Amino acid sequence: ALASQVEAAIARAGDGGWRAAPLVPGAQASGPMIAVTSPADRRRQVGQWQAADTATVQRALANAVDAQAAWDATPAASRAAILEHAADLLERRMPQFIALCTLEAGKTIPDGVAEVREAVDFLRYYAAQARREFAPQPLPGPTGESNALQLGGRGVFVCISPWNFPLAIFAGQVAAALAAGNSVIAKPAEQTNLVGWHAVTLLHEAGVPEAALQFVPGDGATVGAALTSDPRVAGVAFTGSTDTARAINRAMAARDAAIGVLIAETGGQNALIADSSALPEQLVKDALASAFTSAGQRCSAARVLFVQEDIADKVIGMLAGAMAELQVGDPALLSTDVGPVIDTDAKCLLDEHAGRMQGAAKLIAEAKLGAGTEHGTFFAPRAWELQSLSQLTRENFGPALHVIRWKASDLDAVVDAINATGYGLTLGIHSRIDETVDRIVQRAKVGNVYVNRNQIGAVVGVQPFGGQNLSGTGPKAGGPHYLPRFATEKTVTINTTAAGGNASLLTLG
Ligand code: UN1
Repeated sequence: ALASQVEAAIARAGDGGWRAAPLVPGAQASGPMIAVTSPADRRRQVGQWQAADTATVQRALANAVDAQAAWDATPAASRAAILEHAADLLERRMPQFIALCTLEAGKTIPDGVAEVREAVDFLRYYAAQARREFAPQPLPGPTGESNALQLGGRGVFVCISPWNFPLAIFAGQVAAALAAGNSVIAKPAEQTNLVGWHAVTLLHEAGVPEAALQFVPGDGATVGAALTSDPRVAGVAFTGSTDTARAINRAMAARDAAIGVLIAETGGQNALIADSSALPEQLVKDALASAFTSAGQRCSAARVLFVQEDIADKVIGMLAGAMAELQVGDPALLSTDVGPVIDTDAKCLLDEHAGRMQGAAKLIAEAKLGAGTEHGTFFAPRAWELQSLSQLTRENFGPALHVIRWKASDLDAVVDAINATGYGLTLGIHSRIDETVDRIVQRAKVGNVYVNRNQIGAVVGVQPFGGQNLSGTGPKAGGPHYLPRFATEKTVTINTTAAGGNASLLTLG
């Protein structure tokens, strides 16, 4: 039933009528409309969006400052109820959001379902946590005094969300910032403004005041930079590339303002280590899911499979066989495993990578592009065998897997090489030997380790997600420490006696 509702929603969208424009009270719309085309078929217009101009950005900042005190003063339980209402609305509109994710971001339908579920989970998770933790917490103390810790919003938060999880990560950032009592300016990735606009509109409908959550679409170099360099901004939540996170960090540091908070989730060069005790069928299935789900466009995706030499030929043979079966094509078809990559730039980078690999590495397998892919930005999933990890100089964000053989005596060296990339997001391990698993877990500098399963699809509250070093600042999304990072702490101490002075000093004598 869901599939037919999604199909109907996709068909209804056939007129290309979706729109996104700044949602900034009091701002005058100006500027050209920019066409949104479908990654699966660039001839198909999905809708149009309009970027925020300078005056709109300034107006959004002023509105956000004005709106914050009232939103922060709204009881945490009321803010939580609004976010929970948004989660309910989102669940009810799942088909529409899946259709949007498919048309604008090229997501397959199963990916779209997971996307909406994750967004709903984030909304409910941070709402529940705010209810528990944002009521004043009494602290123990001496007689004659009452002490309490009170959490509240930091001020204006800018949320810059990525195109690869245009709804889920967007909802996670915005829900945490709002639950904590911040006003929010949302600037989604330019590729997925339609999803962003619909999500913001839904949150308004659920009861978030329009000035407490504004939508300011635009590019990073102008709109993003204007927001992150503004001294009125207390914090930025960002998911995207490590380079952009560095630029945001510099912009924030250069401000003549209070030191801001940057919560960044960035890239990875994620490995999967398999030893000779791994079950080959399970390994290949999990490697395939980890590398090619979402067309490899997850920061959690496996990029490098380290396979112990005694099972390498068998595993490579099975991998090639399985890759030949991948259905690459229209993401709106339920039979599709791998959809398009997000845009022409992404495809060019992957084509460039394939060019570099030619001669430098051995092509093990290449999936076939399906019918009707010629008008979309598709990249045929590929796997290459490398001699060493140093042949990869950057994160290749797409369906590209690399295989490296290793010898039993090299286990620590393999983990050290992975650590030496500087990234530390996900790590997969396939082994039936507890000592080997423990040894790798202990040595690896990563955020999420998955043993004998695939290494994507972290579930909110179950697998708090986020990396180390070049992969992000932490704290982990969907974990207990994320929401408090959006908050300030205020200690309130009240003298409950008629005497002057300080109860602590009196107690101490
Ligand atoms: C990302 O790709 O930016 O574990 C994050 C996962 C997702 C998060 C990926 N929940 O694959």
